[in-house]
Amino acid sequence: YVTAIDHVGIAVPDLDAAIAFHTEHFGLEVGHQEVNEEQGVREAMLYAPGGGGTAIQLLAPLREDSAIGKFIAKSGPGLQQLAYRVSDVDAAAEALRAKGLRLLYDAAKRGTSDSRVNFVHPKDAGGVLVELVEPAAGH
Ligand code: MC0
Repeated sequence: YVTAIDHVGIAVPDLDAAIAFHTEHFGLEVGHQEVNEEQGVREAMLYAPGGGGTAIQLLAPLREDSAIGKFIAKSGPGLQQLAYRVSDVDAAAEALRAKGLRLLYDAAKRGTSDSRVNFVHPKDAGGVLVELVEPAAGH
């Protein structure tokens, strides 16, 4: 099901400071920003010049009681997730459940740019929070 490495997610305490850091020091360009209230994040997708390729997703918490807020409180800022692009998030989730992995959601939820996402619990994926991303049509 995996068709690409969609993005790598980094938990950051301050989104604007993190955007400045990655654009100024590494020449990355901001391709998209949005707030996801359900997930409690303000996020930005950054790409190497020319766009396309794997994105760097900067994730700042909207509130302490959020996945990112708890991650930073417990572990500090840093790599928080690895996102695989899949052709069909429901089929991929079902196949992984059949192999005994825990998926975090019964049904896919909304992710960046209206994608449909699910996650494998990090304890079932070698300590890595693995996200499955099915991009919206046209993305
Ligand atoms: C927690 N753990 C992790 C981890 N988060 N390990 C690796 N990577 C991570 N990101 C570990 C903890 O250290 C702990 O291990 C164990 O997993 C349970 O953690 P916890 O602190 O007890 O549990 P929570 O409350 O932090 O929940 C962890 C969980 C949560 C993965 C379930 O973060 C979650 O639901 N994440 C999925 C949603 C998400 O990440 N949303 C924000 C980005 P020990 O050994 O101490 O027991 S929004 C997004 O990415 C999508 C929607 C998008 O924008 O497209």
